[in-house]
Amino acid sequence: MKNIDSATHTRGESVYLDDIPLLQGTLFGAAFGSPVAHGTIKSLDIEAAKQMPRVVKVFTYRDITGENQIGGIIPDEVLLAEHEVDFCGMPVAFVVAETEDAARAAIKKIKVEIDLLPVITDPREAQQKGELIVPPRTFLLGDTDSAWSGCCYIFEGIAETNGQEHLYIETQGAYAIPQENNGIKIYSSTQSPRATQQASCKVTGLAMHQVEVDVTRLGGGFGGKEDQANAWAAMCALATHILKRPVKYSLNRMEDMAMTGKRHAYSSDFKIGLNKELKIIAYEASFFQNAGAAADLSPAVLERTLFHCTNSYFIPNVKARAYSCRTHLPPNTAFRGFGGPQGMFVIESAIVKAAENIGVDAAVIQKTNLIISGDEFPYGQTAVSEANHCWEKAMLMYDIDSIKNEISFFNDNNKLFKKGMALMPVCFGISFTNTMMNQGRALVHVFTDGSVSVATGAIEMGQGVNTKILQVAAQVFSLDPEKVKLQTTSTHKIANTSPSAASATADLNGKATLMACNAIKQRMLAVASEALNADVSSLTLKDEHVCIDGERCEWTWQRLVMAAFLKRVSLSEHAHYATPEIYFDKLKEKGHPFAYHVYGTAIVTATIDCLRGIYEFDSVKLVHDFGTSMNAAIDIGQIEGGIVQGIGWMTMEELMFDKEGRLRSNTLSSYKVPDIYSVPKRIDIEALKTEQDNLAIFRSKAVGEPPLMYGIGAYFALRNAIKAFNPQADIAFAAPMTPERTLMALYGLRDKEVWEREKEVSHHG
Ligand code: LUZ
Ligand code: MOS
Repeated sequence: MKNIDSATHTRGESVYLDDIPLLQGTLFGAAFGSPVAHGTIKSLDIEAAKQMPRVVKVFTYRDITGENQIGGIIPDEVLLAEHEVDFCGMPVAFVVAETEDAARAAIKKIKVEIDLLPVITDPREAQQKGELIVPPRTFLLGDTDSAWSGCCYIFEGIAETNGQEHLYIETQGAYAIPQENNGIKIYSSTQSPRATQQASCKVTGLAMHQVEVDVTRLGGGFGGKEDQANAWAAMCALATHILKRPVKYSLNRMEDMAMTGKRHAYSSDFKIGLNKELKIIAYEASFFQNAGAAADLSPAVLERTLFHCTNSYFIPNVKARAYSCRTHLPPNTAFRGFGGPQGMFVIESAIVKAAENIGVDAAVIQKTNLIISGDEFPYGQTAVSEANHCWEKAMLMYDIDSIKNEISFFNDNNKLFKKGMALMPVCFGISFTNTMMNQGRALVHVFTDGSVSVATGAIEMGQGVNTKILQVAAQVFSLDPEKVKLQTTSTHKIANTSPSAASATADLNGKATLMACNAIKQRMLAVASEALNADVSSLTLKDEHVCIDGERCEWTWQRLVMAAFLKRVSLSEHAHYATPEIYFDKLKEKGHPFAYHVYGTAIVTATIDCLRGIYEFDSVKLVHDFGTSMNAAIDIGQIEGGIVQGIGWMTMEELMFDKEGRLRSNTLSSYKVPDIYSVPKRIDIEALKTEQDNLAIFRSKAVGEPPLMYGIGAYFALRNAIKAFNPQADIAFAAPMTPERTLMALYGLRDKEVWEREKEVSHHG
């Protein structure tokens, strides 16, 4: 089954927000963002902007008809600044004009006087000053305090990962259109139509039944539009509500990069203890999350860091503490992996630190500690593990010894080029960690011509979810896929949706679709059973025909549909799916939060040019736990994309905020993302096929986020290549390992800042 969007994508016909034909009278908005990161607003002068040609209105917080509040988890985020600004780019005013150019020209005429306040950009500094978004969380297993005495080796250190720009190809945006009786229809590039609807309602004061959010597809989301699509929609909705005219705001790239939050940077402390046999006996970690200026989704991201702090390993004694630290950066948000990758980088760093000091291969420690079925995760869930299967299959499939031999042969014979390899096992829990969010709905109509319409809460953002859902309906009805159409995602078709996120979209909405199709099918077969005088249990659908005991009869799908319709049997169904079995007790920090886990192991190899510090990734070879994939092409695409995005985060994408909280890497010329030259020369993907029952749709395990974490292996592969050149190199556990950092490490230099910090920590013991 091909991706149903491939033809229109290729021809450039697929419809994104900016492709929606404009209604006559449409106005264009643009937001004026704070020029500084922290301060109190002394005066805001919008007069000159108002006088600019074609400007219709300049909105400030005073114009808000409802509440000036868009916070999702915690109501701590205003739509438009009132008396204080908390990050550079924070929206202060919204200009609406007859053209986009006029709106942006007017923005330049806005004058704001701000009394500067101290700016915090460092999460540890924020934590020390008590600037926390929520109280810290601690996950405990066993008792680390008493476990240290049983350890033969103990190591401590610091690990840091930078943030990451989502860089969805389609920037944020919304288009609001007035409807009769004060209603508003909003087209939005959002992963969460419900959240966008709710924020727009809060700001305008309208009820949710008055505001429809409708989404055809997104040109990428990656988490960046789980929560942060809401502001632009709410601005457009507010302007539409007041002006009664259509209002559109499609951010340009620099606005998007400057105003929106990103993946959270983390700075973390770790302490790891192993016994003589290299079993990890105890692990402690403290995570300092750079949340930015408002909560956004940070508390949920923080939680997933804790859930994944031991990655694929079983460790009997764990104490993990996480702080969500308020800084004066744009509020950071969901990003593929959602805090999980940040947690995994720290345990992998701890293992590597131990391995380097003991003098063994990190892989030996990794392998020795892989979680097995029946082991308990620090949050209480019992593992059904594929970690060893993936690992062993990868070692066998890709002949790890020959890879190692090739690398040492190469390194022995090259002075200025060195190769390095790292293994990266991954274990990722599938479900929203917030149990409540694990629900999905579908509305299926069978039309009298035999065609089928499916609407769900799923957002198509390039991940192929619509294709998978279409496959579900086509399979239940045994129809040619051409007969099934996925409709746009609208809050008036499917209400109260969860965001398309957490890798769970195909599962939640696919299961609801399965339920709805099955209900219609059962009703239709009951009609056939009566007319054909055959027991309903003997009836099935196959290739658009009714079969009796497996034998095709003369009833076609078309005839079945008409028979049901003539009998006044409903050909429509709305179904609701809620993941069973999951729960989590936040007081005890224990439960069974995930429907299942996805496992995998990747072998990442890199070659460094030791004169220049530049590098290439020779290959990523992996075994991935698909369950039973329902669409191999789509799933492989997700894995390839995830790997490259993960490698980008770990090696080249370098977010730079200066001490004043200003984003310096605010363009694509100053923020380097992977391109076709930087992807691995080879990506080999081997499926671990498991027949075991699980809660995935058609047992096809979620594939959106887990592969990003294979990219973590890229940092460690580079590290090993550097060590091959300079065994004494003292390399910080700090990503991204950019060419600059690589070059410094090759010649024994390191980032001063990380260096100073580590000294300080070891000093404190
Ligand atoms: N979003 C969310 C997510 O709201 N909750 C989650 O647990 C999650 N996990 C991964 C990605 N997005
Ligand atoms: Mo996400 S990080 O699954 O929106």
